[in-house]
Amino acid sequence: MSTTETTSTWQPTACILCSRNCGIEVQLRGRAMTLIRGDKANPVSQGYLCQKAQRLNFYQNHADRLTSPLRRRADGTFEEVSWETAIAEIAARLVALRDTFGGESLAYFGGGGQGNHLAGPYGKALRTAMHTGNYYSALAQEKTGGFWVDGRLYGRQNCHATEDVEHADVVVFIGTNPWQSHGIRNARTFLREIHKDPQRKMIVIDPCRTETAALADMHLQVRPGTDAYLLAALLAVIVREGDEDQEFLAKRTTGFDAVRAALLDVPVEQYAQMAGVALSDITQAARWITNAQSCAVRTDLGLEHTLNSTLNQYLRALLFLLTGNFGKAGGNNLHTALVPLMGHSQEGEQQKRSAVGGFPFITNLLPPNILPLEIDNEHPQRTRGLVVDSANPLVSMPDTQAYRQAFAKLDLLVVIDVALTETARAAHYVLPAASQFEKCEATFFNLEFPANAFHLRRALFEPLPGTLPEAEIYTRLLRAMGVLPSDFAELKAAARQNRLAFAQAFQKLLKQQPELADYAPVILYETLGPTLPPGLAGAAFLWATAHQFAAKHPAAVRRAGHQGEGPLLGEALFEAILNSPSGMVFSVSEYEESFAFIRHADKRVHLEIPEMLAALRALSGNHATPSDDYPFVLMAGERRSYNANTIYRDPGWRKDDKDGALRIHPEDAAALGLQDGGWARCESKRGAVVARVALTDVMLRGVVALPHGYGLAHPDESGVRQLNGVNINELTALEDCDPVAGTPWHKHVPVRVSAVSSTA
Ligand SMILES: Nc1nc2c(c(=O)[nH]1)N[C@H]1C(S)=C(S)[C@@H](COP(=O)(O)OP(=O)(O)OC[C@H]3O[C@@H](n4cnc5c(=O)[nH]c(N)nc54)[C@H](O)[C@@H]3O)O[C@H]1N2
Ligand SMILES: Nc1nc2c(c(=O)[nH]1)N[C@H]1C(S)=C(S)[C@@H](COP(=O)(O)OP(=O)(O)OC[C@H]3O[C@@H](n4cnc5c(=O)[nH]c(N)nc54)[C@H](O)[C@@H]3O)O[C@H]1N2
Ligand code: SF4
Ligand SMILES: [Mo]
Repeated sequence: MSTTETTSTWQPTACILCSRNCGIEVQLRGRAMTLIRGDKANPVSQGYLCQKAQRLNFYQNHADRLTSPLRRRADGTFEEVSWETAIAEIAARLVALRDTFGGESLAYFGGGGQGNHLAGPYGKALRTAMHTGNYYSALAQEKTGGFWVDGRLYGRQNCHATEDVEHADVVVFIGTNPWQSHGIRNARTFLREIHKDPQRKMIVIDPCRTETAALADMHLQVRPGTDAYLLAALLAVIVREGDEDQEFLAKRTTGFDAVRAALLDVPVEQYAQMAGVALSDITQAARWITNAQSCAVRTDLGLEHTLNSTLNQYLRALLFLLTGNFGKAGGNNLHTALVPLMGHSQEGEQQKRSAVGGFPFITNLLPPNILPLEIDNEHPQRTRGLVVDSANPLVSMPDTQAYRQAFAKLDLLVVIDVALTETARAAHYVLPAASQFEKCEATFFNLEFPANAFHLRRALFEPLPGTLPEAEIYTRLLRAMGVLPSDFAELKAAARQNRLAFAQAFQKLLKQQPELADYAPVILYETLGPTLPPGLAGAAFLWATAHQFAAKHPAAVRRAGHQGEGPLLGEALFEAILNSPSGMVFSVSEYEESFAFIRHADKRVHLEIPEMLAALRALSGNHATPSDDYPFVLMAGERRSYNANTIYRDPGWRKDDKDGALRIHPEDAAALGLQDGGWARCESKRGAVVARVALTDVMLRGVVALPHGYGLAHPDESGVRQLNGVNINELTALEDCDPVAGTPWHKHVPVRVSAVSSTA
């Protein structure tokens, strides 16, 4: 397309800035996205979008887009190399490390941000070729504690209970601000509606009076880091009054007696006080919840990125389970997944652990908090080679200093990204990916119930010259590593014939060589891919996915409107995925199926988790209070109107909060001599930053907040890199994390704050 040509048609795709992936329609001029609006045809978002999506051209076009593979020279600068050279050299070095030190010496980080998950299965194939299971991702710095709990409750760590807020009489939001972060469908519309509805209630548990809290019927302004106390007190009030759902507990669960005994020991008044919430409010909240027809509980980072992270998530699950709000409309429900976002790690004797520190895997993932420790040591099995795809750990993961130091010790760091990020600048090789609007893409955030949707997006543009889609990058790497035994000529011929012939040939191949199953995404890309509509080759693995899903959940697929018997249902599902550029519903479940999705043989929820009950009993007295040295609690990583992880690198996209201000209560500011719009130094045990100050009484006294996603260096008009705002992970420390899941305590960083006259 020429640079001046304007398309007057609206083209469907999706916003890539958060897990909602709202459907959008875009008008283009040349390679620019000029107009953006919500796509009414998207079955989930139905035309909704928020202010962040309007600026997507800042992601698509900016000064740091990569256009050539880069290789680091001895002096630290980069030289451009051809794709052939980069792939051959990286493959040779990966194979050499693998064969010299074993697959354990290699690791993989990333595998998809907020909009791009199609590379995930290819990344898995690469890990197979690297002979490693070492897989780190952002998911393992937020959700793995909850997944571990789910594993015990429901039998598998990938049994995920989503919240049916739209049908709930009472909605409880704990540690989440959906007005800004979304996380639920069409959040602002939903929040306005429930706010106006006198029949329904919203309870928000958050130390800040967030936009969401301001719309709530009840705001429990919990002291940071004390949710475990608050939730324990809330649950204790429910069981003390005998208000648990006894019929549900008897019929659907095991282990309630042990839970009840632990809850009856909770010193309710003391815990309410520690949480800073009036007992009368807790009792009122308990009544609202137990008297409601239905109650859905939604939580996020405020509960995960803080003290007692895994215990918090156990208690939040008990809240909907003890009150019988599971497996029903308006409650929490287990759901289907077309491409599961996470796996399951066995516990007990088969527990897999990291090579150096022995940290257990959860959902086949390791937490980013341990990665620098796995690299930076003299252990024979230390991590020596790392492939990073679509993540920027040198900014977004805890303890930037420790990360920087550890990455400098790697024998090989390969980064696959669209932009020359902080992490890319530390790499030995950088591979430029086509952007999410230059290839087909999808996310695996399909967490809806009862109707669950999937959106395979088509490319809006040709790949930027010099870039390649990940499917092609991984396929070339695997070919160069020599792990693919042939060119699959027979399969290619069968694919050209028809899908049925292909299915037979593919099954025959996997029967003869079952070890190739791990490389299936790449094989399908090479063989079936070329027969798919133009631009969709990277989605070829979804053919196998669709067949597997339809075979497992035929009734749910039919309820979603797809027809056919046996393999024809799988074909129909795959065709619908390919031919729904605005997204499609792939399954419709019935509420009762939540119980069928439980993986324990007895199909009951196993409420008793001994480690968690022990943690609950050990709670009293372990609450870290601010010290004289560091009297403030910093919430390091707030979602605001103008941050979106590190996806937008060009600060020009921000309409306000351009420096990412430190938010502080006016009385705290006055005591410190801080001015609105002035500057403050914020110092933790790990480091110090200087940030812009914003006064607001939505903050509790003694608590300050900084947004994440700042501290990126971007070239200005003359090409000089300028730092925009502060990188909050200069303040965080590896060791400050949950003992079970390794998830960081970002919302609870002890700091001291002082006035300074400028950023200097
Ligand atoms: N202190 C603190 N730290 C935090 C947080 C916090 O609240 N506080 N939040 C945490 C959370 S919840 C998360 S999810 C993480 C997010 O942190 P990361 O996992 O690092 O993810 P992103 O910031 O989304 O970065 C995505 C990267 O993908 C690249 N990218 C975009 N499109 C493509 C593509 O098509 N292909 C490829 N290969 N790359 C692409 C972008 O350029 C960017 O470098 O940050 C975490 N870090
Ligand atoms: N605008 C915007 N939206 C985003 C993103 C973004 O970067 N920008 N990132 C996306 C990603 S990757 C994620 S994971 C989600 C995260 O979404 P959220 O978790 O909703 O976002 P946060 O603002 O990090 O934290 C939520 C709330 O936790 C509260 N909180 C802090 N400490 C505590 C505590 O001790 N207890 C309780 N109960 N609450 C506490 C904070 O005051 C805050 O209001 O957002 C997604 N959406
Ligand atoms: S809620 Fe906003 S940021 Fe999230 S996908 Fe929708 S438009 Fe994008
Ligand atoms: Mo996240």
